[in-house]
Amino acid sequence: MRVVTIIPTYNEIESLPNTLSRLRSNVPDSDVLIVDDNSPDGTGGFADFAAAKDGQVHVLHRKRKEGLGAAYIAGFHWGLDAGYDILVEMDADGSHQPEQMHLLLDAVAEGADLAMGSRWVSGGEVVSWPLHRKLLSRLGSLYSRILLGAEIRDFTGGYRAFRRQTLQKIDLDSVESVGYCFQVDLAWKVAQLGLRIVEVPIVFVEREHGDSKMSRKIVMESIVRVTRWGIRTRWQTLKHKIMSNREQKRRPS
Ligand SMILES: Nc1nc2c(ncn2[C@@H]2O[C@H](COP(=O)(O)OP(=O)(O)OP(=O)(O)O)[C@@H](O)[C@H]2O)c(=O)[nH]1
Ligand SMILES: [Mg+2]
Repeated sequence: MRVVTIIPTYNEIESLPNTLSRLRSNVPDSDVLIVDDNSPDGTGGFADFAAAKDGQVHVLHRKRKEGLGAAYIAGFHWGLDAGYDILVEMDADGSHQPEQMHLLLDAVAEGADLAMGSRWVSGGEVVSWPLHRKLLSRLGSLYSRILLGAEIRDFTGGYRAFRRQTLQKIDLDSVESVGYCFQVDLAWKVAQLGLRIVEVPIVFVEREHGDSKMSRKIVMESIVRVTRWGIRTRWQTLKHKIMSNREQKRRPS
């Protein structure tokens, strides 16, 4: 199985070197793709330097900051075109520990179509997050679970391993979400296809360096999109029921 770990970066010069070296020593078989959105702090330059030294590290430079979602979509296309069997999502900021990646890869080897690192299943944990961040994450997942009707405990988590066939079944270019709503969007698309999703407990560590890209705009995007998807799905189910009731009544008994 050929594995590639995709790391989107924007201004991660303080975190990326350590994350990359931990990744390369803990999961030496995985190739790495860094997708940088022209970070002003020189992250892209560091990525090029790392790639020149290590043939398993690759870099995709994008012209401007277009959000996590667009960076991952570009990375997925690159990984699928290059023929990888498993495509892993991982943050550059140290929140996702490379030492735990084997949990995701094992779950895929045991049959998962999508393995998700989860903070909110038994054994999962968050280190150094203030209460409001924990609440936001838990409530966001609860809201998504109720509205979308998929049994996923950590909808917004971004430490995941996809089987290539899973991504091939999704129309990647139809994914419009920009911020961390992208993670909800993708997980829900996989759930709608009836594929096997397995959540494995992870210990998520708050970033030590650099700034979070989380913003009010990103939170609002999630609320608006999840609400819209939930209402649309319920309306479609209701419409379907009404139509089939009418159909039954019309049939001669
Ligand atoms: N290429 C690219 N990467 C991005 C962009 N926005 C965020 N990232 C990267 O995506 C990963 C997750 O971003 P974070 O800022 O940690 O956002 P978050 O994990 O949702 O928020 P925190 O939990 O507060 O850190 C990091 O590796 C970022 O550098 C973007 O617009 N383009
Ligand atoms: Mg982060």
